[in-house]
Amino acid sequence: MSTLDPRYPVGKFAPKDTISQDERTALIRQIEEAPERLAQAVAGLTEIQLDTPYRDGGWTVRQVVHHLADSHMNAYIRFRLAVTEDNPTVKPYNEKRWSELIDSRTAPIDLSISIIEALHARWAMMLESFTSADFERRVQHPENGPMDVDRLLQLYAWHGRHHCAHVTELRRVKGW
Ligand code: NI
Repeated sequence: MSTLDPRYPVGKFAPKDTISQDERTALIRQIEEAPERLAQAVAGLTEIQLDTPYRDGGWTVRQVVHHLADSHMNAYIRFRLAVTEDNPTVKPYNEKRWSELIDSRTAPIDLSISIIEALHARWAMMLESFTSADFERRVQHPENGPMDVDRLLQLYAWHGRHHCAHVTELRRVKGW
């Protein structure tokens, strides 16, 4: 695994086919702790720093924060669909275009920090209630095929760490 690729500061997503109950618990904890980690990662940044791309040609820190809210709202809905419908088809969205919308580019990050705090609190509460059978339920992704809840859990725990590390790596490189 390259640690030099600024796109993947925590490595690419590398899911396991099966995970233990202890691993589930640890991943749920990552979902629960993600808002606090993100708040710490962006703490004290100036407006100019927030509008700095995390890498050449990449999203700004502001866009990264708003993307996390957008992505995890979609994710939360996918988990809810997975346990309330049989084999539901989930809706992809164009994350690149979402990140070009005006609020993604310019809104105060506190708006999305607030969304993420509230969303993750409900998300973790839901996840903690899931049975082993719930974690085996599946959704159909039109582009990626079938995904079980264990896979989604691994994906979004990674996804939070992935984007948070974009911010912390930028701060490390810039000495902020
Ligand atoms: Ni993302």
